[in-house]
Amino acid sequence: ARIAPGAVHVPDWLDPALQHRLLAACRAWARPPAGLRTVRTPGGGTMTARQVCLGLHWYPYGYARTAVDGDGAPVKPFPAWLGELGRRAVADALGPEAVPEAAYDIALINFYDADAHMGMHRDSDEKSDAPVVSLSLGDTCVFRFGNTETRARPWTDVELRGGDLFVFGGPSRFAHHGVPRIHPGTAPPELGLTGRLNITLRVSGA
Ligand code: MD5
Ligand code: FE
Repeated sequence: ARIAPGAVHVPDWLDPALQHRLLAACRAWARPPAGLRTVRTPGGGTMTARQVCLGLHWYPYGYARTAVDGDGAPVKPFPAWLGELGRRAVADALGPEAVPEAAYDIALINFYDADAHMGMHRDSDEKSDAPVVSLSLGDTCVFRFGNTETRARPWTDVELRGGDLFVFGGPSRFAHHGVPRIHPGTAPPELGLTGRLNITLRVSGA
């Protein structure tokens, strides 16, 4: 379904085998070194969703090809198969003409437990307007898709379920968005995931 120009939600895009493959990969990426971490916010707080980066690290804000906080280890590489998945996602959601020339080279993976959320923000650290690919696993969430100008209304709330694809391109690439709520216990039981995982694929433009 098209939520706004360039913003397309494709429910149930990931088949069960691919969901299992992505979850197994996320579990490996989450392990130290450079594994799952708590992100500090400028106000001195911490984000409730915990995060892993591949390709470039987002520390403390904006991308730097350096080390992660905590253990200081270099960020894990971004695998080619994940980039191929991103190109296929964009072609399916927006059409082949929307697939970027540049390769996908960053993944940002967020893990949400039952109480986690993400406040309204824009993703403006990439130096590229290539579409962002979002893949969801596990619990259903409320995803809030806002507008480019302000963090306030108007916005549209969409339920994202495990297996869903969302692509944010064109005029929706720099819209404000957030995850106000997780619906605990809604993950498909056969996957074996408690909570929600979201994998975003991005072109750094670096
Ligand atoms: C999530 N993650 O569900 C979301 C999915 C993040 C983040 O927001 O920054 O890690 S990505 C949603 C997204 C990306 C780019 C543009 C827009 C939404 N948008 O225009 O709404 O954990
Ligand atoms: Fe974001």
